[in-house]
Formats: sequence, structure tokens, C-alpha cells
Amino acid sequence: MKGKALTVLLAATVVLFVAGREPARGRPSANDGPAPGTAVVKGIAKFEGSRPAPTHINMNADPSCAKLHPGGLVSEDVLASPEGGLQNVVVFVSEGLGDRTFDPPPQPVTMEQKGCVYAPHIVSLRANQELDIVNNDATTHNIHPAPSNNREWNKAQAPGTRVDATFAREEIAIPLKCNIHPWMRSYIAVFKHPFFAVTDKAGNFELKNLPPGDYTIEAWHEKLGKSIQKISVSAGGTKELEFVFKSTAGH
Ligand SMILES: [Cu+2]
Repeated sequence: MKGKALTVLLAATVVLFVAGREPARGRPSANDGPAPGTAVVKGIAKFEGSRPAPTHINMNADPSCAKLHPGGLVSEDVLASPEGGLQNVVVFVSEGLGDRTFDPPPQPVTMEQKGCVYAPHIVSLRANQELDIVNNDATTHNIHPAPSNNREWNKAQAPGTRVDATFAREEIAIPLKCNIHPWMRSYIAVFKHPFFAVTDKAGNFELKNLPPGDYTIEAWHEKLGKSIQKISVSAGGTKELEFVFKSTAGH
């Protein structure tokens, strides 16, 4: 009897332990504290028009990088699925939260330099949330964010080392470059609230746990500009949105 109770207790402990670890994984989200609301805004970003020709990256300036990509590499500026879903669009609440404040989650976001490319291409995180920048290459990189609303800095990063950074203020988005490898370009989107997402390969996004209210939702793409929509959401409601980005080729 006692043995069985102990087994049940142990099993419950294991379940609690696993469940307790869950929020530490994955991307920052509104799940980091008590959910501020129950509404959901989700949808898709689409690309319309003629596809820009893929830009081939020339890594010959650093043979240690070039040899990691024997088949060559194309730029991640505009990534659209065969169905037209647009990847790497930052979708977020740009207005409507009033003077609500949100503490940044304690867990860091990681950005990797691997194969002399940034991964992910678009980093999104909260103001004052830690960003762990990792160099998994055998070559030295240089990290140089060029913000307009945060402090600019510039640091060399030796192979196998980490650099920790935070950005104090909201900014969508901070261009990031490596001064050693001119093709290394990326963006860091910094938010003062948890209602943001970066579209996946199919162009999909989801903003969860929104309080009921009227909001401006903005979708931003590094090359194709931005698009906004005004919406209202009720408690527990789901709003579906589509953002269409047109090709800027020929302009
Ligand atoms: Cu580099």
C-alpha cells in the first residue's frame, strides 16, 4: 500500500518536473507569466508578384566560410513558399496596449553564427531580455548592431565563444552585420510586450493571449516594407488576418 502510494507520488513528481520545464524551451511568448488575455490573432503573410532572382552569396573573402557551402548559398532577403507564403515577416501589436507593462522573460534567446550565416535570420525578443550570441564557426566574427533607438556597439567574437547582449528599448528592427564578412546581415526585433511573431516557412503567424481591445497589427519585412491592419478582438475570440506584400522588382 505504502509502496504504491510512493510510486504514484514519484510519477506525479516526474510529470510536474517535465511540465515545469516546458516553458523554458522554444521562443519567447506571452506564456512567460500569467496570460494577460485569451484572444488570438493569427493568419498568413503572402508574397505577390514576380519573385526576385535569388542573390548568390560570394564567400570567397573567407575561404573557411566558403568551404562550408560547397553548393553555394543564396541570400535570405525574400523567402516565399511555392504557395506564396512569405517567411521572416515580423507581425506584432504596434498600438492598442495603452500603458500596460510586461516584464521580460528570464530565459535568453539564442542567435547562432554557423557556416558564416546568422540563424535565425530574424531574431525577435523583448526589451531587456538576454540575447546569447554564439559563434559556432572556426573563424572570428564581428557583431555590429546598428540601432536607431538603442546603443550601438561593435564586438569581435572568437571561435567557440559567446557574447551576451540586451537592448533596452523597443525597435523594429535593428540591422545586424558582421564587419568581417560583408554578406552576414540580419535583423533583431525588440519588443516591450509579448505580442509578436515571425512568420514561418509557410508564412503563418499567431499572436496569443491578447487582452480584449482594439489594436493596430503591423507586419514588417526587411525588403518589402510594412503593412498595417486595425482590428478588434473580444475575450476568447480569434481573428484571422492576411497581409499581402507585393514585389518591389522594377521599382
Ligand atoms: Cu562574420
